[in-house]
Amino acid sequence: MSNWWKKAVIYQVYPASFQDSDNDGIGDLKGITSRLDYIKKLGVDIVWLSPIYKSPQVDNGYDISDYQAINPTFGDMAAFDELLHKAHTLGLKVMMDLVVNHTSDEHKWFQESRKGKDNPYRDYYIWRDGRNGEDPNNWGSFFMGPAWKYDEESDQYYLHLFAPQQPDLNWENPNVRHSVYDMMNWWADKGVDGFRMDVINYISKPDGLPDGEKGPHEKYANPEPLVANGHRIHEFLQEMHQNVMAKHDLVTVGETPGVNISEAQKYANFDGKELNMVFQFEHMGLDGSDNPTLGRWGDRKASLKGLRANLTKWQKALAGKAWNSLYWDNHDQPRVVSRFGDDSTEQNRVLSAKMLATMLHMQQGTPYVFEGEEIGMTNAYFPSIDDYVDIDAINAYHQFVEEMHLVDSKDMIKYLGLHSRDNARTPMQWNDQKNAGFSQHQPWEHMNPNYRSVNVEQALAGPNSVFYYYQKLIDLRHTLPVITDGVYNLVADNENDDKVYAFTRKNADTTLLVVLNYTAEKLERHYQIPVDAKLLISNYTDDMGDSLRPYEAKVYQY
Ligand code: TEU
Repeated sequence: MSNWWKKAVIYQVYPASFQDSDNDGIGDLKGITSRLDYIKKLGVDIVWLSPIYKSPQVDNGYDISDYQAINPTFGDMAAFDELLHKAHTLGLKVMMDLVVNHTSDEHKWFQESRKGKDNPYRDYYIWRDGRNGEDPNNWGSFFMGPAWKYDEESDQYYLHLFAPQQPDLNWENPNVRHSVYDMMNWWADKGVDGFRMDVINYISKPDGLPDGEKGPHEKYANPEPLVANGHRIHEFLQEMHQNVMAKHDLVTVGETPGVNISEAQKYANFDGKELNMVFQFEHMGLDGSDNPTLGRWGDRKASLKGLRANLTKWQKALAGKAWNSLYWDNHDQPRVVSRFGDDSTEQNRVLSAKMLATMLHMQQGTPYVFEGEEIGMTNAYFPSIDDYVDIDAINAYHQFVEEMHLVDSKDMIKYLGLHSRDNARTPMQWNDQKNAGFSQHQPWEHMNPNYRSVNVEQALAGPNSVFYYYQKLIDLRHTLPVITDGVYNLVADNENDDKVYAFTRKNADTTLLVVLNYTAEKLERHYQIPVDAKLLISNYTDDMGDSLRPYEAKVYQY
Protein backbone atom coordinates (compact mmCIF):
# COMPACT_ATOMS: atom_id res chain seq x y z
CA MET A 1 0.00 0.00 0.00
CA SER A 2 1.20 3.42 -0.71
CA ASN A 3 1.94 5.96 1.97
CA TRP A 4 0.05 8.84 0.35
CA TRP A 5 -1.37 9.87 3.72
CA LYS A 6 2.09 10.90 4.93
CA LYS A 7 1.92 14.04 2.83
CA ALA A 8 -1.74 14.63 3.51
CA VAL A 9 -3.57 17.18 5.61
CA ILE A 10 -6.91 16.20 7.12
CA TYR A 11 -9.83 18.54 7.76
CA GLN A 12 -12.36 17.52 10.40
CA VAL A 13 -16.01 18.40 9.91
CA TYR A 14 -18.39 18.22 12.85
CA PRO A 15 -21.58 17.70 10.84
CA ALA A 16 -24.09 19.20 13.26
CA SER A 17 -22.11 22.44 13.37
CA PHE A 18 -20.83 22.97 9.84
CA GLN A 19 -23.64 24.09 7.54
CA ASP A 20 -27.38 23.71 7.81
CA SER A 21 -29.08 23.36 4.41
CA ASP A 22 -32.70 22.79 5.47
CA ASN A 23 -32.92 25.36 8.25
CA ASP A 24 -33.74 23.14 11.19
CA GLY A 25 -30.81 24.55 13.16
CA ILE A 26 -28.68 21.42 12.70
CA GLY A 27 -25.93 21.06 10.13
CA ASP A 28 -26.36 18.33 7.52
CA LEU A 29 -24.79 16.44 4.62
CA LYS A 30 -26.15 18.69 1.90
CA GLY A 31 -24.72 21.61 3.85
CA ILE A 32 -21.31 19.94 3.92
CA THR A 33 -21.49 19.15 0.21
CA SER A 34 -22.25 22.80 -0.49
CA ARG A 35 -19.08 23.78 1.36
CA LEU A 36 -16.66 21.28 -0.15
CA ASP A 37 -15.32 23.93 -2.51
CA TYR A 38 -14.34 25.97 0.52
CA ILE A 39 -12.55 22.98 2.05
CA LYS A 40 -10.83 22.34 -1.27
CA LYS A 41 -9.70 25.96 -1.39
CA LEU A 42 -7.89 25.48 1.90
CA GLY A 43 -5.85 22.82 0.12
CA VAL A 44 -6.42 19.82 2.39
CA ASP A 45 -6.51 16.26 1.06
CA ILE A 46 -8.98 14.43 3.27
CA VAL A 47 -12.24 15.33 4.97
CA TRP A 48 -12.95 13.46 8.20
CA LEU A 49 -16.63 13.43 9.07
CA SER A 50 -17.54 13.02 12.72
CA PRO A 51 -20.38 10.46 13.00
CA ILE A 52 -23.29 10.91 10.61
CA TYR A 53 -24.90 7.54 11.33
CA LYS A 54 -28.32 6.90 12.76
CA SER A 55 -28.18 7.83 16.42
CA PRO A 56 -30.37 9.08 19.25
CA GLN A 57 -27.67 11.76 19.69
CA VAL A 58 -27.11 11.31 23.40
CA ASP A 59 -23.42 11.93 22.71
CA ASN A 60 -23.81 13.80 19.43
CA GLY A 61 -23.63 10.77 17.21
CA TYR A 62 -20.95 8.86 19.12
CA ASP A 63 -23.85 6.65 20.16
CA ILE A 64 -24.74 4.80 16.98
CA SER A 65 -27.95 2.83 16.56
CA ASP A 66 -27.36 1.80 12.93
CA TYR A 67 -23.89 1.81 11.39
CA GLN A 68 -25.26 1.53 7.87
CA ALA A 69 -27.85 4.30 7.94
CA ILE A 70 -27.62 8.08 8.01
CA ASN A 71 -29.15 10.04 10.87
CA PRO A 72 -32.30 11.70 9.48
CA THR A 73 -31.25 15.15 10.79
CA PHE A 74 -28.17 14.86 8.55
CA GLY A 75 -29.96 13.56 5.46
CA ASP A 76 -30.07 10.14 3.83
CA MET A 77 -27.81 7.71 1.99
CA ALA A 78 -28.42 9.48 -1.30
CA ALA A 79 -27.16 12.71 0.26
CA PHE A 80 -24.11 10.85 1.52
CA ASP A 81 -23.41 9.36 -1.91
CA GLU A 82 -23.65 12.81 -3.40
CA LEU A 83 -21.21 14.18 -0.83
CA LEU A 84 -18.75 11.36 -1.50
CA HIS A 85 -19.05 11.82 -5.25
CA LYS A 86 -18.53 15.58 -5.12
CA ALA A 87 -15.57 15.17 -2.75
CA HIS A 88 -13.95 12.66 -5.09
CA THR A 89 -14.60 14.89 -8.07
CA LEU A 90 -12.73 17.65 -6.26
CA GLY A 91 -9.88 15.28 -5.41
CA LEU A 92 -10.80 15.11 -1.73
CA LYS A 93 -10.84 11.83 0.15
CA VAL A 94 -13.43 11.08 2.82
CA MET A 95 -12.62 9.56 6.19
CA MET A 96 -15.43 8.16 8.33
CA ASP A 97 -15.65 8.07 12.09
CA LEU A 98 -15.73 4.49 13.33
CA VAL A 99 -17.24 4.14 16.80
CA VAL A 100 -16.98 0.50 17.78
CA ASN A 101 -15.95 0.47 21.42
CA HIS A 102 -19.66 0.90 22.09
CA THR A 103 -22.97 1.29 20.30
CA SER A 104 -26.11 3.14 21.25
CA ASP A 105 -28.48 1.28 23.56
CA GLU A 106 -30.94 1.64 20.66
CA HIS A 107 -28.77 -0.46 18.33
CA LYS A 108 -30.54 -3.68 17.36
CA TRP A 109 -27.68 -5.75 18.80
CA PHE A 110 -28.26 -4.21 22.21
CA GLN A 111 -32.03 -4.36 21.90
CA GLU A 112 -31.63 -8.12 21.39
CA SER A 113 -28.89 -8.47 23.97
CA ARG A 114 -30.97 -7.01 26.76
CA LYS A 115 -33.82 -9.43 26.06
CA GLY A 116 -32.20 -12.03 28.26
CA LYS A 117 -29.30 -14.32 29.01
CA ASP A 118 -30.24 -16.78 26.26
CA ASN A 119 -30.43 -14.28 23.45
CA PRO A 120 -27.84 -14.92 20.71
CA TYR A 121 -26.74 -11.29 21.01
CA ARG A 122 -26.35 -11.41 24.81
CA ASP A 123 -22.61 -11.82 24.50
CA TYR A 124 -22.25 -8.88 22.10
CA TYR A 125 -22.02 -6.70 25.21
CA ILE A 126 -20.35 -6.98 28.60
CA TRP A 127 -22.88 -8.29 31.11
CA ARG A 128 -21.92 -9.27 34.65
CA ASP A 129 -23.61 -10.30 37.87
CA GLY A 130 -23.55 -7.78 40.67
CA ARG A 131 -21.16 -7.99 43.60
CA ASN A 132 -23.05 -8.11 46.90
CA GLY A 133 -26.01 -6.43 45.29
CA GLU A 134 -23.86 -3.65 43.85
CA ASP A 135 -21.91 -2.88 40.69
CA PRO A 136 -19.64 -5.69 39.42
CA ASN A 137 -16.56 -3.51 39.99
CA ASN A 138 -15.64 0.02 41.04
CA TRP A 139 -15.19 1.59 37.61
CA GLY A 140 -16.55 5.06 36.94
CA SER A 141 -17.84 6.30 33.60
CA PHE A 142 -15.89 8.98 31.69
CA PHE A 143 -19.11 10.97 31.78
CA MET A 144 -19.41 10.72 35.62
CA GLY A 145 -21.21 8.19 37.82
CA PRO A 146 -20.71 4.41 37.66
CA ALA A 147 -19.66 2.55 34.51
CA TRP A 148 -22.37 -0.08 35.12
CA LYS A 149 -26.10 -0.06 34.63
CA TYR A 150 -28.40 -2.52 36.30
CA ASP A 151 -30.93 -4.31 34.15
CA GLU A 152 -33.83 -5.46 36.28
CA GLU A 153 -35.23 -8.04 33.89
CA SER A 154 -32.11 -10.18 33.74
CA ASP A 155 -30.73 -9.11 37.14
CA GLN A 156 -27.37 -8.29 35.57
CA TYR A 157 -25.33 -5.16 34.89
CA TYR A 158 -23.87 -3.99 31.57
CA LEU A 159 -20.67 -2.01 31.15
CA HIS A 160 -20.71 1.50 29.70
CA LEU A 161 -17.44 3.43 29.83
CA PHE A 162 -19.29 6.48 28.52
CA ALA A 163 -23.00 7.28 28.94
CA PRO A 164 -25.44 4.55 30.07
CA GLN A 165 -26.89 4.84 26.56
CA GLN A 166 -23.48 3.76 25.17
CA PRO A 167 -23.02 0.09 26.16
CA ASP A 168 -19.54 -1.31 25.48
CA LEU A 169 -19.23 -4.02 22.86
CA ASN A 170 -17.63 -7.30 23.88
CA TRP A 171 -14.62 -7.64 21.59
CA GLU A 172 -13.80 -11.03 23.11
CA ASN A 173 -16.70 -12.33 21.03
CA PRO A 174 -15.49 -13.11 17.47
CA ASN A 175 -19.00 -12.46 16.11
CA VAL A 176 -18.75 -8.87 17.33
CA ARG A 177 -15.40 -8.43 15.66
CA HIS A 178 -16.51 -9.88 12.35
CA SER A 179 -19.74 -7.89 12.38
CA VAL A 180 -17.60 -4.77 12.72
CA TYR A 181 -15.24 -5.84 9.91
CA ASP A 182 -18.18 -6.58 7.62
CA MET A 183 -19.59 -3.14 8.30
CA MET A 184 -16.20 -1.50 7.61
CA ASN A 185 -15.88 -3.41 4.34
CA TRP A 186 -19.36 -2.29 3.36
CA TRP A 187 -18.28 1.36 3.72
CA ALA A 188 -14.95 0.73 2.02
CA ASP A 189 -16.74 -0.93 -0.90
CA LYS A 190 -18.93 2.15 -1.12
CA GLY A 191 -15.77 4.14 -1.72
CA VAL A 192 -14.89 5.81 1.55
CA ASP A 193 -11.17 6.37 1.96
CA GLY A 194 -10.47 5.79 5.61
CA PHE A 195 -11.50 5.57 9.23
CA ARG A 196 -10.86 7.58 12.35
CA MET A 197 -11.38 5.04 15.10
CA ASP A 198 -13.00 6.31 18.24
CA VAL A 199 -11.28 5.22 21.52
CA ILE A 200 -10.06 2.20 19.62
CA ASN A 201 -7.44 1.42 22.26
CA TYR A 202 -10.21 0.79 24.82
CA ILE A 203 -11.71 -2.25 23.08
CA SER A 204 -9.70 -4.96 24.83
CA LYS A 205 -10.84 -5.13 28.46
CA PRO A 206 -8.73 -6.87 31.12
CA ASP A 207 -9.59 -10.44 32.08
CA GLY A 208 -11.80 -10.55 35.15
CA LEU A 209 -12.50 -6.79 34.98
CA PRO A 210 -10.58 -6.05 38.20
CA ASP A 211 -11.21 -3.01 40.41
CA GLY A 212 -9.25 0.12 39.57
CA GLU A 213 -7.32 2.33 41.92
CA LYS A 214 -9.16 5.27 43.40
CA GLY A 215 -8.43 8.13 45.72
CA PRO A 216 -9.88 8.07 49.27
CA HIS A 217 -12.56 10.65 48.43
CA GLU A 218 -13.47 9.22 45.09
CA LYS A 219 -16.54 7.12 44.64
CA TYR A 220 -15.38 5.43 41.45
CA ALA A 221 -12.05 4.46 39.94
CA ASN A 222 -10.90 5.82 36.61
CA PRO A 223 -10.93 2.72 34.39
CA GLU A 224 -8.58 4.17 31.81
CA PRO A 225 -5.35 2.57 33.11
CA LEU A 226 -7.10 -0.82 32.93
CA VAL A 227 -8.94 -0.50 29.64
CA ALA A 228 -6.45 1.49 27.57
CA ASN A 229 -4.06 -0.60 25.46
CA GLY A 230 -5.45 -3.87 26.83
CA HIS A 231 -3.75 -7.23 26.46
CA ARG A 232 -5.49 -8.26 23.20
CA ILE A 233 -5.56 -4.85 21.51
CA HIS A 234 -2.78 -5.51 19.02
CA GLU A 235 -4.21 -8.90 18.13
CA PHE A 236 -7.61 -7.29 17.47
CA LEU A 237 -6.18 -4.50 15.34
CA GLN A 238 -4.06 -6.91 13.33
CA GLU A 239 -7.09 -9.04 12.73
CA MET A 240 -9.02 -5.95 11.65
CA HIS A 241 -6.16 -5.06 9.35
CA GLN A 242 -6.19 -8.47 7.70
CA ASN A 243 -9.95 -8.41 7.30
CA VAL A 244 -10.39 -4.81 6.19
CA MET A 245 -7.39 -2.55 5.64
CA ALA A 246 -5.37 -5.11 3.69
CA LYS A 247 -8.17 -5.25 1.13
CA HIS A 248 -8.55 -1.52 0.46
CA ASP A 249 -6.30 1.54 0.24
CA LEU A 250 -7.48 3.23 3.42
CA VAL A 251 -6.07 5.85 5.75
CA THR A 252 -6.54 4.99 9.41
CA VAL A 253 -6.04 6.92 12.61
CA GLY A 254 -6.77 5.59 16.05
CA GLU A 255 -8.08 7.86 18.75
CA THR A 256 -6.08 6.53 21.66
CA PRO A 257 -6.35 8.32 25.00
CA GLY A 258 -3.78 6.98 27.44
CA VAL A 259 -1.43 5.88 24.66
CA ASN A 260 2.27 6.04 25.44
CA ILE A 261 5.28 6.00 23.16
CA SER A 262 5.87 2.27 23.16
CA GLU A 263 2.22 1.49 22.44
CA ALA A 264 2.07 4.14 19.71
CA GLN A 265 5.14 2.61 18.11
CA LYS A 266 3.15 -0.60 17.79
CA TYR A 267 -0.17 0.87 16.62
CA ALA A 268 1.37 3.15 14.02
CA ASN A 269 4.42 1.11 13.13
CA PHE A 270 5.85 1.34 9.63
CA ASP A 271 5.41 -2.42 9.33
CA GLY A 272 1.81 -1.48 8.55
CA LYS A 273 0.11 -4.28 10.46
CA GLU A 274 -2.29 -2.12 12.46
CA LEU A 275 -3.01 1.60 11.93
CA ASN A 276 -1.35 4.42 10.02
CA MET A 277 -1.22 6.76 13.01
CA VAL A 278 -2.77 7.50 16.38
CA PHE A 279 -3.86 10.59 18.28
CA GLN A 280 -1.78 10.94 21.42
CA PHE A 281 -3.30 12.94 24.26
CA GLU A 282 -0.38 14.04 26.42
CA HIS A 283 -0.21 17.60 25.08
CA MET A 284 -3.95 17.88 25.75
CA GLY A 285 -3.34 17.10 29.41
CA LEU A 286 -0.81 19.83 30.18
CA ASP A 287 -3.34 22.37 31.39
CA GLY A 288 -6.40 22.15 33.64
CA SER A 289 -6.53 21.46 37.35
CA ASP A 290 -3.85 20.34 39.81
CA ASN A 291 -6.52 18.30 41.57
CA PRO A 292 -6.70 14.89 39.85
CA THR A 293 -10.38 14.54 40.73
CA LEU A 294 -11.13 17.66 38.69
CA GLY A 295 -8.92 16.62 35.79
CA ARG A 296 -9.13 19.19 33.04
CA TRP A 297 -11.57 21.44 34.92
CA GLY A 298 -9.15 24.13 36.05
CA ASP A 299 -7.43 27.27 34.81
CA ARG A 300 -3.76 26.34 34.87
CA LYS A 301 -2.16 27.21 31.52
CA ALA A 302 0.36 24.98 29.77
CA SER A 303 3.91 26.27 29.87
CA LEU A 304 5.96 26.44 26.69
CA LYS A 305 8.54 24.19 28.34
CA GLY A 306 5.99 21.47 29.00
CA LEU A 307 4.42 21.74 25.57
CA ARG A 308 7.73 21.72 23.73
CA ALA A 309 9.08 18.82 25.80
CA ASN A 310 6.02 16.80 24.95
CA LEU A 311 5.93 17.56 21.23
CA THR A 312 9.67 16.94 21.02
CA LYS A 313 9.37 13.61 22.80
CA TRP A 314 6.82 12.39 20.24
CA GLN A 315 8.77 13.76 17.28
CA LYS A 316 11.92 12.00 18.42
CA ALA A 317 10.45 8.72 19.58
CA LEU A 318 8.38 7.96 16.50
CA ALA A 319 10.95 9.13 13.93
CA GLY A 320 11.88 6.32 11.55
CA LYS A 321 9.60 3.82 13.34
CA ALA A 322 6.03 5.01 13.32
CA TRP A 323 3.94 7.97 12.17
CA ASN A 324 2.61 10.89 14.23
CA SER A 325 -0.70 12.61 13.85
CA LEU A 326 -0.51 16.33 14.61
CA TYR A 327 -3.46 18.17 16.08
CA TRP A 328 -4.46 21.07 18.29
CA ASP A 329 -8.20 20.96 17.99
CA ASN A 330 -11.05 18.55 17.54
CA HIS A 331 -14.66 18.31 18.68
CA ASP A 332 -13.57 17.31 22.21
CA GLN A 333 -11.10 20.12 22.83
CA PRO A 334 -11.30 23.85 23.43
CA ARG A 335 -10.11 26.16 20.65
CA VAL A 336 -6.34 26.27 20.28
CA VAL A 337 -6.03 30.03 19.91
CA SER A 338 -7.82 30.49 23.25
CA ARG A 339 -5.99 27.62 24.88
CA PHE A 340 -2.32 27.94 23.91
CA GLY A 341 -2.52 31.29 22.14
CA ASP A 342 -4.06 34.66 22.94
CA ASP A 343 -7.57 35.74 21.99
CA SER A 344 -7.50 38.92 24.10
CA THR A 345 -7.13 41.28 21.13
CA GLU A 346 -7.83 40.90 17.42
CA GLN A 347 -4.17 41.39 16.58
CA ASN A 348 -2.97 38.79 19.07
CA ARG A 349 -5.65 36.35 18.00
CA VAL A 350 -4.46 36.43 14.42
CA LEU A 351 -0.76 36.41 15.28
CA SER A 352 -0.94 33.64 17.85
CA ALA A 353 -3.23 31.47 15.70
CA LYS A 354 -0.63 31.64 12.94
CA MET A 355 2.23 31.02 15.36
CA LEU A 356 0.55 27.88 16.69
CA ALA A 357 -0.27 26.72 13.17
CA THR A 358 3.39 27.09 12.26
CA MET A 359 4.44 25.09 15.32
CA LEU A 360 2.20 22.19 14.37
CA HIS A 361 2.46 22.20 10.59
CA MET A 362 6.25 22.29 10.63
CA GLN A 363 6.44 19.04 12.59
CA GLN A 364 6.66 15.53 11.20
CA GLY A 365 3.36 13.71 10.90
CA THR A 366 -0.06 14.19 9.37
CA PRO A 367 -1.71 17.45 10.46
CA TYR A 368 -5.40 17.74 11.30
CA VAL A 369 -7.35 20.99 11.01
CA PHE A 370 -10.65 21.16 12.87
CA GLU A 371 -13.42 23.25 11.28
CA GLY A 372 -12.99 26.91 12.17
CA GLU A 373 -9.40 26.50 13.32
CA GLU A 374 -8.33 27.79 9.92
CA ILE A 375 -10.03 31.13 10.60
CA GLY A 376 -8.88 31.31 14.20
CA MET A 377 -12.23 30.61 15.88
CA THR A 378 -12.06 31.07 19.65
CA ASN A 379 -13.69 29.57 22.74
CA ALA A 380 -17.25 30.75 23.31
CA TYR A 381 -16.90 31.40 27.07
CA PHE A 382 -20.63 30.89 27.71
CA PRO A 383 -21.75 32.74 30.85
CA SER A 384 -24.22 30.22 32.28
CA ILE A 385 -24.58 26.45 32.67
CA ASP A 386 -27.85 26.78 30.74
CA ASP A 387 -25.83 27.66 27.64
CA TYR A 388 -24.09 24.28 27.64
CA VAL A 389 -25.49 21.29 25.79
CA ASP A 390 -22.73 18.68 26.02
CA ILE A 391 -23.44 15.75 28.34
CA ASP A 392 -19.83 15.90 29.51
CA ALA A 393 -20.04 19.57 30.58
CA ILE A 394 -23.45 19.23 32.19
CA ASN A 395 -22.51 16.10 34.13
CA ALA A 396 -19.23 17.62 35.30
CA TYR A 397 -21.05 20.73 36.53
CA HIS A 398 -23.56 18.68 38.49
CA GLN A 399 -20.91 16.43 39.94
CA PHE A 400 -18.37 19.02 41.05
CA VAL A 401 -20.65 21.94 41.94
CA GLU A 402 -23.87 20.38 43.13
CA GLU A 403 -22.92 16.94 44.40
CA MET A 404 -19.37 17.19 45.66
CA HIS A 405 -19.27 20.96 46.38
CA LEU A 406 -15.68 20.88 45.21
CA VAL A 407 -15.91 24.03 43.07
CA ASP A 408 -18.27 26.99 43.26
CA SER A 409 -20.53 27.71 40.34
CA LYS A 410 -18.65 30.81 39.22
CA ASP A 411 -15.34 28.98 39.00
CA MET A 412 -16.90 26.01 37.25
CA ILE A 413 -18.38 28.30 34.60
CA LYS A 414 -14.91 29.71 34.11
CA TYR A 415 -13.45 26.20 33.73
CA LEU A 416 -16.18 25.22 31.29
CA GLY A 417 -15.34 28.33 29.31
CA LEU A 418 -11.76 27.14 29.13
CA HIS A 419 -12.20 23.41 28.59
CA SER A 420 -15.72 22.42 27.63
CA ARG A 421 -16.20 20.49 24.42
CA ASP A 422 -18.98 22.95 23.56
CA ASN A 423 -16.24 25.45 22.69
CA ALA A 424 -15.44 23.36 19.63
CA ARG A 425 -19.06 22.71 18.72
CA THR A 426 -20.43 26.21 18.26
CA PRO A 427 -21.55 26.53 14.64
CA MET A 428 -19.09 27.39 11.91
CA GLN A 429 -18.86 31.13 11.35
CA TRP A 430 -19.38 31.76 7.65
CA ASN A 431 -20.31 35.45 7.63
CA ASP A 432 -21.58 38.30 9.82
CA GLN A 433 -25.25 37.74 8.98
CA LYS A 434 -27.92 36.00 11.06
CA ASN A 435 -26.43 32.96 12.86
CA ALA A 436 -23.23 33.55 10.90
CA GLY A 437 -24.76 32.07 7.74
CA PHE A 438 -24.90 28.67 9.42
CA SER A 439 -28.69 28.49 9.55
CA GLN A 440 -31.81 30.63 9.39
CA HIS A 441 -33.12 28.73 12.41
CA GLN A 442 -31.91 29.02 16.00
CA PRO A 443 -28.87 26.68 16.04
CA TRP A 444 -28.85 23.58 18.26
CA GLU A 445 -25.77 24.98 19.99
CA HIS A 446 -25.40 28.71 20.64
CA MET A 447 -23.26 30.74 18.30
CA ASN A 448 -20.02 32.19 19.53
CA PRO A 449 -21.03 35.88 19.66
CA ASN A 450 -17.80 36.97 17.99
CA TYR A 451 -18.96 35.72 14.57
CA ARG A 452 -19.54 39.31 13.48
CA SER A 453 -15.80 39.84 13.34
CA VAL A 454 -14.44 36.29 13.08
CA ASN A 455 -15.87 34.57 10.01
CA VAL A 456 -14.99 32.93 6.72
CA GLU A 457 -16.17 35.76 4.51
CA GLN A 458 -13.93 38.18 6.30
CA ALA A 459 -11.01 35.74 6.29
CA LEU A 460 -11.30 35.16 2.55
CA ALA A 461 -11.36 38.90 1.92
CA GLY A 462 -8.15 39.66 3.80
CA PRO A 463 -4.85 38.46 2.33
CA ASN A 464 -3.26 38.41 5.79
CA SER A 465 -5.97 36.26 7.35
CA VAL A 466 -5.40 33.10 9.33
CA PHE A 467 -7.07 31.21 6.46
CA TYR A 468 -4.48 32.12 3.85
CA TYR A 469 -1.72 31.36 6.31
CA TYR A 470 -3.07 27.82 6.79
CA GLN A 471 -3.46 27.52 3.04
CA LYS A 472 0.20 28.40 2.60
CA LEU A 473 1.35 25.97 5.30
CA ILE A 474 -0.63 23.18 3.65
CA ASP A 475 0.77 24.05 0.25
CA LEU A 476 4.31 24.00 1.66
CA ARG A 477 3.77 20.49 3.00
CA HIS A 478 2.70 19.36 -0.44
CA THR A 479 5.65 20.93 -2.19
CA LEU A 480 8.60 20.66 0.22
CA PRO A 481 9.60 17.07 1.04
CA VAL A 482 11.61 18.16 4.10
CA ILE A 483 8.35 18.90 5.92
CA THR A 484 7.39 15.25 5.55
CA ASP A 485 10.74 13.53 5.80
CA GLY A 486 13.12 15.96 7.54
CA VAL A 487 14.73 15.02 10.84
CA TYR A 488 13.47 17.08 13.77
CA ASN A 489 15.90 18.64 16.24
CA LEU A 490 15.62 21.36 18.83
CA VAL A 491 18.06 24.22 18.37
CA ALA A 492 20.90 23.94 20.92
CA ASP A 493 19.81 25.02 24.42
CA ASN A 494 16.30 25.78 23.25
CA GLU A 495 14.89 23.41 25.89
CA ASN A 496 15.79 26.03 28.52
CA ASP A 497 14.06 28.92 26.76
CA ASP A 498 10.64 29.50 28.29
CA LYS A 499 9.55 32.03 25.66
CA VAL A 500 10.80 30.92 22.29
CA TYR A 501 10.52 27.52 20.60
CA ALA A 502 13.15 26.91 17.92
CA PHE A 503 13.68 23.72 15.96
CA THR A 504 15.06 22.51 12.69
CA ARG A 505 13.91 19.99 10.10
CA LYS A 506 16.65 18.61 7.93
CA ASN A 507 16.97 16.18 5.03
CA ALA A 508 19.81 15.56 2.57
CA ASP A 509 19.39 18.84 0.72
CA THR A 510 17.23 21.21 2.77
CA THR A 511 17.16 22.62 6.29
CA LEU A 512 14.27 24.51 7.82
CA LEU A 513 14.73 26.62 10.94
CA VAL A 514 11.45 27.29 12.74
CA VAL A 515 11.45 30.17 15.25
CA LEU A 516 8.35 30.79 17.36
CA ASN A 517 7.80 33.53 19.93
CA TYR A 518 5.25 31.96 22.29
CA THR A 519 4.68 35.25 24.13
CA ALA A 520 3.25 38.75 23.58
CA GLU A 521 6.65 40.23 24.46
CA LYS A 522 9.35 41.66 22.24
CA LEU A 523 12.40 39.45 22.53
CA GLU A 524 15.94 39.21 21.23
CA ARG A 525 17.28 35.84 20.13
CA HIS A 526 20.16 34.97 17.90
CA TYR A 527 20.11 31.87 15.73
CA GLN A 528 22.86 31.03 13.28
CA ILE A 529 21.64 30.95 9.68
CA PRO A 530 23.49 31.16 6.36
CA VAL A 531 23.41 34.60 4.68
CA ASP A 532 21.48 33.24 1.74
CA ALA A 533 18.76 31.65 3.92
CA LYS A 534 15.30 32.40 2.57
CA LEU A 535 12.34 33.39 4.74
CA LEU A 536 9.83 30.71 3.77
CA ILE A 537 6.83 31.84 5.77
CA SER A 538 6.18 34.31 8.58
CA ASN A 539 3.23 35.90 10.33
CA TYR A 540 4.79 39.37 9.89
CA THR A 541 5.37 41.00 6.54
CA ASP A 542 9.05 41.72 7.17
CA ASP A 543 11.95 40.16 9.05
CA MET A 544 13.71 41.95 11.90
CA GLY A 545 16.46 39.36 12.27
CA ASP A 546 17.27 38.77 15.93
CA SER A 547 14.36 40.90 17.17
CA LEU A 548 11.20 38.90 17.67
CA ARG A 549 7.85 40.66 17.85
CA PRO A 550 4.79 39.40 19.79
CA TYR A 551 3.90 35.85 18.69
CA GLU A 552 6.27 36.12 15.77
CA ALA A 553 6.63 32.91 13.81
CA LYS A 554 9.13 32.47 11.01
CA VAL A 555 10.61 29.64 9.04
CA TYR A 556 13.91 29.95 7.22
CA GLN A 557 14.91 27.61 4.45
CA TYR A 558 18.51 26.89 3.50
O1 TEU B 1 -13.62 10.64 22.89
C1 TEU B 1 -12.94 9.91 23.87
C2 TEU B 1 -12.17 10.86 24.65
O2 TEU B 1 -11.11 11.27 24.30
C3 TEU B 1 -12.69 11.35 25.88
O3 TEU B 1 -14.03 11.20 26.04
C4 TEU B 1 -11.92 10.67 26.97
O4 TEU B 1 -11.98 9.28 26.84
C5 TEU B 1 -12.47 11.02 28.28
O5 TEU B 1 -12.54 12.40 28.35
C6 TEU B 1 -11.53 10.45 29.33
O6 TEU B 1 -11.04 11.43 30.13
C7 TEU B 1 -14.31 9.99 21.91
C8 TEU B 1 -15.07 11.01 21.08
O7 TEU B 1 -14.16 11.83 20.43
C9 TEU B 1 -15.99 11.76 21.96
O8 TEU B 1 -16.64 12.81 21.31
C10 TEU B 1 -16.99 10.77 22.51
O9 TEU B 1 -17.81 11.40 23.45
C11 TEU B 1 -16.31 9.58 23.16
O10 TEU B 1 -15.23 9.06 22.41
C12 TEU B 1 -17.29 8.46 23.30
O11 TEU B 1 -17.58 7.94 22.04
